[in-house]
Amino acid sequence: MFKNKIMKIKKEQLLDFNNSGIHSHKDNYEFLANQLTNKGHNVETIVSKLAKFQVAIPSWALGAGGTRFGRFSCYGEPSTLEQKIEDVGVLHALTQTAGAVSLHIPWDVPEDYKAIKELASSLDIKFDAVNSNTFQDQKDVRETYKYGSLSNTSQAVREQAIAHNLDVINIGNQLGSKALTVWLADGSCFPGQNNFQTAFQNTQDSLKDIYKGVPDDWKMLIEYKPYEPNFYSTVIQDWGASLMLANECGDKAFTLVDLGHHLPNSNIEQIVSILQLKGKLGGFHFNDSKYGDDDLTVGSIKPYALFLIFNELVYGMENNPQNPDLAWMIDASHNVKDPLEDLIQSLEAIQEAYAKALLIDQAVLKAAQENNDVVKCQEILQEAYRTDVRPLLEKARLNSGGVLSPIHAYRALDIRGGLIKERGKNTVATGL
Ligand code: RM4
Ligand code: MN
Ligand code: MN
Repeated sequence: MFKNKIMKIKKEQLLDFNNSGIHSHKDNYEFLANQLTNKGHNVETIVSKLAKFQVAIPSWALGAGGTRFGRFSCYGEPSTLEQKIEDVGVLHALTQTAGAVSLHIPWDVPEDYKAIKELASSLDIKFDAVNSNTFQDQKDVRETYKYGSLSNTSQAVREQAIAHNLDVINIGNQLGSKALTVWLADGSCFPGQNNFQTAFQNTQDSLKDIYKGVPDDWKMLIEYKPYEPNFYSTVIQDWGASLMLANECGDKAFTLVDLGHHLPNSNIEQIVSILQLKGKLGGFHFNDSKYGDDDLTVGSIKPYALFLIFNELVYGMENNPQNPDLAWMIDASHNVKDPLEDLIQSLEAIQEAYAKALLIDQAVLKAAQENNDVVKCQEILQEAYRTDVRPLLEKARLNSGGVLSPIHAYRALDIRGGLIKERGKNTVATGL
């Protein structure tokens, strides 16, 4: 078992905290619930959908991120996998929305599987998709990924990268994960450096080899990204490339959409919609951005775009049973905020966008679309978007044993202070 004391938030602490805000919550909730009921909504169904919606926390987003210019510690960072799970436990206890963790291998290889599984289940946390890493060279490796991994011109490099992905599946299997996420940095920095066709073909062949090792009840999620760390070309640059590869691999392979992995002004909601139509949307990474893969707090820059994406996701969840249950994850990085506070804000923004999308009457929208009533279509979307749904989120949290206001509770309970006391100021979390 673990030697460290695990910070667990006691139910009584949360109750105390909730008591102080319960009256105004009740007033706000009743007012909103009445309004929505009068408009024909089933408020209880919405609240229970919100309560069920769980988003995985990436194990690499619990410490301070950084840029190539520097990194500033947030103090009390988790330096072991158990401490990372402890942090996810804090998030989940407060929000009741973060019931899963997604591990990046080899940043977070468990040493004692039994103990780590017991710890996670004591905090009501499941193991979501496992992520492979062939974008960095690990210690003592034979081959370098400097010029790519699954796409590399060298067979020895490709074999090493394939073997790593199979190892990751094996690790995930022991934890109860059901998906492998493959994101490749492969590409080129200069024109002429790569033969596009060779690189794509090698990637396809390598993915097919990995796919042979994907268990029947697993998914393989192929994540795309247009640039970075390569700046001229990326092998899996967009949803089209990902979809082609997923189709080549087979029924257990899907496209994964990361919100930050699009060129400016891409219509992400349309991408999401068509992938669902084709039964090939498998996973989702939430974050927000102004320019590129900024990995900022979800909903902090383009909340309306997030809502439009959720509108398509809700439509797809209702109308496209050809897709699997999606693997939801926050893929963010925190340079100036306390990571846990940042993640709480992201979780709230996700729930908010989801709740607003649930307020869209899809049948009425469809009828307006069929009549080409453009103005009405916009009114329907914006009516939902303008509704302050926060009392519904509070209700969903209360029903599941969470808190009215996670961010206030986090501060009132001085969680970061407690973590610093437990871990010290100088710990560093593995990750980027
Ligand atoms: C990538 C991508 C992957 C993540 C790495 C750390 O940009 O978003 O999902 O695993 O970053
Ligand atoms: Mn991602
Ligand atoms: Mn990214």
